[in-house]
Amino acid sequence: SGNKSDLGVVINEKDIEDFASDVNVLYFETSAKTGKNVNEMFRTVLRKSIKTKNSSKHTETENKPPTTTDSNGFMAGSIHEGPEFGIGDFVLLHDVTLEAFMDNLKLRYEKNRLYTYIGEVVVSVNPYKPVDIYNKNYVDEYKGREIYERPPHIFALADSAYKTMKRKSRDTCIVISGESGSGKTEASKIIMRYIAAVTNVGGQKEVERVKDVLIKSNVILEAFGNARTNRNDNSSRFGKYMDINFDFKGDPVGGHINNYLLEKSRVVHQQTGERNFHSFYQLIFGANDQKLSELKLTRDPKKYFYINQGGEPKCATINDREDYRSVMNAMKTMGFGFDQAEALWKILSAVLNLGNTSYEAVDDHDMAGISDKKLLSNIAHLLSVTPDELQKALCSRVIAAGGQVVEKGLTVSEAMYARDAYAKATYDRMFTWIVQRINEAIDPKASGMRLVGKNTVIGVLDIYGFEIFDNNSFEQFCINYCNEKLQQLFIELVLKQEQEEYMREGIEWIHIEYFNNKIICDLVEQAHKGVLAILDEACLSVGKVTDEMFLTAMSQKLAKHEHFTCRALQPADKTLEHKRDFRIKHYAGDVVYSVESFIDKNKDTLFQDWKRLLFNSKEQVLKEMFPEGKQHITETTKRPITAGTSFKNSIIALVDILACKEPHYVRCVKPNDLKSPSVFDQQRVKHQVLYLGLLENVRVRRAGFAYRAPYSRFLQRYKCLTSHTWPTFRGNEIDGVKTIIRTLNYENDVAYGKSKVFIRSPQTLFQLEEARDKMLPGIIVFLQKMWRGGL
Ligand code: AOV
Ligand code: MG
Repeated sequence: SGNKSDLGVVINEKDIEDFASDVNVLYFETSAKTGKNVNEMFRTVLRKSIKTKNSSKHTETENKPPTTTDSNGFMAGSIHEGPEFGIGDFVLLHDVTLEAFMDNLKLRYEKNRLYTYIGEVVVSVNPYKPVDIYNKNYVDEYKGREIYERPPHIFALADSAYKTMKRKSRDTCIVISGESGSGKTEASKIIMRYIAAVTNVGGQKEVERVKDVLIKSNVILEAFGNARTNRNDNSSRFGKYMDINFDFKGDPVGGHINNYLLEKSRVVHQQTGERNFHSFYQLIFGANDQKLSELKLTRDPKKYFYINQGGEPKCATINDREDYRSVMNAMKTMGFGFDQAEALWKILSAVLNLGNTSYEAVDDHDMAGISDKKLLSNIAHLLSVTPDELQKALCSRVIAAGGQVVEKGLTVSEAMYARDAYAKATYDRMFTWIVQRINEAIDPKASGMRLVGKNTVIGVLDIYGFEIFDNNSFEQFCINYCNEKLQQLFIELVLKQEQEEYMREGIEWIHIEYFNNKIICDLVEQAHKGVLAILDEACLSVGKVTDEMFLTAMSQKLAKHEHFTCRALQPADKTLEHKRDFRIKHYAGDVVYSVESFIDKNKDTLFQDWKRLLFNSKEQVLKEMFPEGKQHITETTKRPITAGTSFKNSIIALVDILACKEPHYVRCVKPNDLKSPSVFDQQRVKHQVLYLGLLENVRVRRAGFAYRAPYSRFLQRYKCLTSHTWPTFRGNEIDGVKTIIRTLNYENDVAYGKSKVFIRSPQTLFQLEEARDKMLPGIIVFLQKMWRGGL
């Protein structure tokens, strides 16, 4: 439906709508300041718009966003795509019931509409298949738009975060939550790519480098920090919060990554069906023959105890060979030296070989020794230490007692235990070392760009999702606690804030009941009587304290807590193993944890011997990984903070970081447990909708009013609906909005807040949108008149 303008430029309705929107935005942003003649500005913008429209060429083969008008007259250009695609914002549902919510979510999922809003929150359902909605055409559609102007998309949220940051000079953050496998990591990458695509229009070389580095950092982090679990083939086994720094023009100039507790127990043990971290398989399948033999490896993963416990070394959805090359490539981009990359692969090989060492009693006291001297010397070679030193570190401990230094042999079982602890610590420190190198590469101060004016950030949080396995241990406990904290933040920021907005705007509101999970956060983190405090107490007390004693302590101190139970408290509950299990009723479901090795994992002791060994290695990377190794044996070290408490502190700090930024939320939903692209498992989805509090979110958001908009935005969008307000309205924004509402007879459906107008029923909004769509041809005529008016 193209219209030929007088100048011979084909203008179609969509273009006109774009122009009109640009004009309006510009009008409101600048006319107040400049006092310029509005008509003149119209012309300038129209001329600019046509130029850019004509110069940006799209490839025709790429999928384009829907642009057709459906039978009901709803333009695809707004959140309304027509009834066959369901409703784009749950707030506009006719009835807010679980059934209506589920029906709408399912309908949209089946039509490949992955995203739906609840106000400004994006609900996303994992499609488990590639959907072509992230190409350049889509980027162009969403770039610089207001969130309601286009069908729901994660790009709109990314753009909104970006715009807020730029316009208000405010730090923003995007918090992505949802259970394991729901699509958080993919969402975070989509957001990063969007931000990369819409910035640096000037094409500065250094900014391009920064963007490249930011995006490629993911490749390395996923290689070393992700693994196949029974929930997700590419499961994040660490938490990641990444700040992207922007200069005053809104171009990325660097970033910073905070990483949270890597699940290092995976290095030495995997459940059936799971794998170790991807990096091991990338090395084994990706390195060439010569490299493998240099690294003392064979291509047979079944030979290595540390990677053969899960059963299946290959994963159908992952190409380890190709990923190895991508990682090498990314390391190069990141500025890792050749020697550094080599060192990392050597360390990986050392860990794999370490897993194959076995110990035997060399004397009557069961003191451990290693008989496979070849293996020992291979590992020593990979770690750049001597076989003697290595043997000593693996089979004995040096202790300082009363000023005396004594060497004490380890028993076979102690040596086996130490070996695993060394492997875990080495991998864990290597991961941290990698994050530090990446941070150096993306440090805005190092980017060589002068930071002029205010520097703002967008933070993106992608953490391990809530998970329940057949066996749940300390790691799951930490991961699930972290998810509780994020849910708590969501409640604080979204649910509370919504209700506070009504108060602030002076609008009457209905109080909505929602489950506040603070009680579960307290159960875990409270001083003295929380699970972590009880665990620390067990770890710090003198004498041998067992996991079972820790369980008993919990059963005494937490006996009355409604979210905690164990067999001692509920003798009839056969799902809980006596003296081993406890259950926490999490916001997202009940999880049974086994206390086995909680104390060990929380203490997380690493003998000095290993630190000293590797600090004295000829390999610089290892030296940097173990700086405390330079300490002399007689120097006393403070008892290190426990793993649980250190994790708790880091998560509390994270929440503080997020809370002081303007938050944006993506709530990810997993459609089924089969990783299938076509199954919408009602029960599973319903469960998530409930525990994520999505329904409460809708209710609170609506609390009587389906829609609200700042006066300026409302006027800008609907001014064309009355002759009093179109093309220009000379009074203030509130009067403009009131004029529209009065003229269209919606007064009974509207409340006027201090800065926003609130609309009660979704129907009114639909009618406004419909009327606006009908006006578009008129706008074309108007704009063409302007055009003739002498551009
Ligand atoms: P997660 O980050 O939420 O889990 P992922 O982002 O790793 O989940 O998603 C799991 C898998 O789902 C991906 O590997 C893709 O195959 C698929 N997927 C997710 N989002 C999309 C999308 N938008 N389009 C196509 N496929 C998608 V965990 O890290 O386990 O909590 O700890
Ligand atoms: Mg993930």
